[in-house]
Amino acid sequence: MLRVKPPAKYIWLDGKLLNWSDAKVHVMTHALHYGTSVFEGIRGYWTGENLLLFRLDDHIDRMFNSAKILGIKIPLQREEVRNAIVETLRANEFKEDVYVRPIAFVSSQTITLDIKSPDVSLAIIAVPFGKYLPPGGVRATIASWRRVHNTMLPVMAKIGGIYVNSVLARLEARSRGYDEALLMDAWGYVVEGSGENVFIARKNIIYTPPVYQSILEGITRDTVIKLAGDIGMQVAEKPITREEVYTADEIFLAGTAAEITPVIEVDGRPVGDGRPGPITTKLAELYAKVVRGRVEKYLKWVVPVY
Ligand code: PY5
Repeated sequence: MLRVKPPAKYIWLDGKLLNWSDAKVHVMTHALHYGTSVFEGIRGYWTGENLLLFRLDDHIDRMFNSAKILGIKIPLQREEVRNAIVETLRANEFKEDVYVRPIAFVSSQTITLDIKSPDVSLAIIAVPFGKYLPPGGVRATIASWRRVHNTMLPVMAKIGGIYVNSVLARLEARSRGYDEALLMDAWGYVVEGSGENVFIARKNIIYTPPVYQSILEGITRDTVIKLAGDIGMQVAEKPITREEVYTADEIFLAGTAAEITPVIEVDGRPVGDGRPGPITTKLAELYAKVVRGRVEKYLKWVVPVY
C-alpha cells in the first residue's frame, strides 16, 4: 500500500467528494479484471490567476463516445460530468498545473464477462502534473509490440484494457534505455507513440497517420493540425513508413500529457541534426501560449475553473 502523502485532497466518486485515501473500489470490480473502463486525460494550466482546462468539452465528448463504443452508460449527463470536474478542482484548491483523469468503469462484482446492464461508477481524479516526457527531446525506439488493429479492439475509444498494448511497448522501450516507444501497426507503418500521436516533417511538410490507421483520435493531434494550418504550414494525413521516420527532418509527439515534445533520436539514428527542429519548436511555443489562454483566437478552447 502507498503510504506517501496523497498528491491531492479530494477525489470525486459517484457523486461524492471523498478524501484521497477513501476513494476505493472492491477487488471483485469487473473493470479491474477485464479492463472495462473508459477514461480521459485533461490538462489544467495555472496562469498565476486562474486554472484553465484545455478543450474540456472535447474530452468529455470523447469519453461519452468511448462509453458508447464499449457499450456502457456513463451515469451522468455531459453537463453534470463537466460540473463535477470543475467542482473537484475547486475543492482541491489547486494553484499549479494539473492533470485531470475522469474514469467510468464497470463496477459490477461478477465473474461473468457480461456488461449488459452494468453498474457503472464514475471517478474524477486530479493531481498536480509537470512534464510527462523529457522536454528537450525524446530518444525513441520502434517497439516490437505492434499497435492493436481496430478490427481487434476499438482503438478510437480510450478504453482501459486497450492500454496493456501501450504499457508493454513503453516497458520495452524503457528497459532498452529509451524514453519512449513508437508503435508500428501490423503492416509496418509507424502509427503512434505509447501515449501520443506522432508527426514527422519532411521537406517542410508535416505528416501524421490518418484516423483509419487504428490510432486514438487525439485532441492534441487535432489542435496541432489546426494550429499548423493557421500559421500556413502544410499538413497531410498519410501512412508513414519506418524509413520515413528514420530519414525525417523532424519528429514530434503530441498528446495531452506529452503536449508537443520533439523526438531527437530513433533507434540510435539522430533526427535531423539531433536537436529539436524549427517546425516543432514553433508549434510547441504556440501550443504553450494557446493552452494558457494567451492567444485570443483560441480562447474558445480554454475553460476557467475559478
Ligand atoms: N494516442 C494514445 C495511445 C494516447 O494514449 C494518447 C493520450 C494520445 C494518442 C493523444 O491523445 P490526446 O491528445 O487526446 O491526449 N494519452 C494520455 C494523455 O493524457 C495518457 C498518457 C499516459 O496524454
